[in-house]
Amino acid sequence: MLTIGSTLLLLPLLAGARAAAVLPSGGYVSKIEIVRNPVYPLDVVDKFEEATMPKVDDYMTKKIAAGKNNNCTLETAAVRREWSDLSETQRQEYVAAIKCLMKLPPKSDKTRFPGALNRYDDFVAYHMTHAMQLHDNMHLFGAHKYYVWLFEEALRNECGYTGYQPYMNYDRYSKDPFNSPLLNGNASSLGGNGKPDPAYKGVSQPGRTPNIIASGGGGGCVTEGPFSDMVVSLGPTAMSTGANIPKNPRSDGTGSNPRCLRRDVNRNAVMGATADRAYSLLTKNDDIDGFYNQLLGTPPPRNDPYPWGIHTAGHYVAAVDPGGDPFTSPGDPLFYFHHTSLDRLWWIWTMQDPTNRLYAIPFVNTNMTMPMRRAVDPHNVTVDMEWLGPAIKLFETHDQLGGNNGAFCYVYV
Ligand SMILES: *[C@@H]1O[C@H](CO)[C@@H](O)[C@H](O)[C@H]1NC(C)=O
Ligand SMILES: *[C@@H]1O[C@H](CO)[C@@H](O)[C@H](O)[C@H]1NC(C)=O
Ligand SMILES: *[C@@H]1O[C@H](CO)[C@@H](O)[C@H](O)[C@H]1NC(C)=O
Ligand SMILES: *[C@@H]1O[C@H](CO)[C@@H](O)[C@H](O)[C@H]1NC(C)=O
Ligand SMILES: [Cu+2]
Repeated sequence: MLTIGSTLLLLPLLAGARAAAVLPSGGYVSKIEIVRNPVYPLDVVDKFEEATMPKVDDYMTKKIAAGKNNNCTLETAAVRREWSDLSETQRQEYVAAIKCLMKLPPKSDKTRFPGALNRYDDFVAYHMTHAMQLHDNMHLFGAHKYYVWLFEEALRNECGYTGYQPYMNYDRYSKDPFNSPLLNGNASSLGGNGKPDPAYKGVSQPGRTPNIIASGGGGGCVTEGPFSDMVVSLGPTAMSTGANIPKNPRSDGTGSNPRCLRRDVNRNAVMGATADRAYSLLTKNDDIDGFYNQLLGTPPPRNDPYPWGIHTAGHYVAAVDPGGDPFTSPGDPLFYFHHTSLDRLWWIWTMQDPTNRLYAIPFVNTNMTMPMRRAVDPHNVTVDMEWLGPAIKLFETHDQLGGNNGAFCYVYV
């Protein structure tokens, strides 16, 4: 017999169980398989995303009628899901695929990157040498979309991963990141916190009040979970945030510098990316400049204990070394969860008004936190991924439902 208590106990066991497409309010029937972890009720952004799906459907119907969908349809689109919405088995399959990439030989130039020890490091090597370009106004959204997609392709094609890149819904982990399915350090998490390091103070935030994302108490080597044995090699660079990190033999950080993965699971950071903040980002900005600036936290929000902006907040959910270094940040697998999450927010925002928003490029940065290339015509910009993948036009990176000649075909749930 099921009592209320035992039903509640069963809920976590159902986490990630396959569920039939639910009929959301409004009567729209989803063409996507919706799987939800019942531990987490839908937040305001999840509901906004659900309410956006009829618009996405309408956008696709028009594109199909115009013959411009490159064979991509909602029925055939891949679905990227939130980490906790995956089953335990799927989470472990993802972790195993990352570990597989870390065992495959690198393809990048060994002379240029003696510190790139494996295929996983190839992606770090690209980001560290293209960081200024990847984060300018032209590339922050589209080039990162392409970069994460290439990473997902490597997991699938080179390591036999059968799923897609998960994202993290920061809000789910904002109250208690330490005990979350993402960071609790068990076998189906992305590993745990770093050991306490009193020399690690946090991440300085000049111009903001408070002006530091104060340490959450970690900062040292990760000792629990799948990445406790990870060998970090590239970096650090001069931008590193960690304490006591051995110096790289090369001044640009590209040399081999084997060391542990360092983390600081940080509630002060993740609180800057709660659902109410993401909802405000999505609904209070009609143009891309506003969206870009609010995402970056410029100008700095006032009277806010966590005034980082979602981009910065998400980067420092647990990042120390290499995750806290803007150049080598993809060296912590959490990077991909964060940028996938930003990609999801950007997509939800563009789909409110695809005609005006999908190819919009920001041109005003309130406080120059990111480099700008104002004079360049975005139509002429090419994103060259060098050893990671073919060069494509910037605008080919924008549309996840048919862009890149149909190679991009995915949605978020
Ligand atoms: C779409 O699919 C058809 C049939 O499989 C194929 O011939 C065509 O090349 C595809 N088009 C694109 C843009 O992928
Ligand atoms: C890992 O932690 C999650 C979240 O607390 C829990 O649901 C799951 O059963 C744990 N899995 C393992 C393999 O310990
Ligand atoms: C930009 O940042 C500086 C400090 O870094 C601050 O003094 C200034 O007020 C900021 N400007 C705006 C418009 O927010
Ligand atoms: C973009 O490329 C076209 C064709 O190559 C050229 O005519 C145009 O001047 C370029 N625009 C800019 C701003 O570079
Ligand atoms: Cu980046």
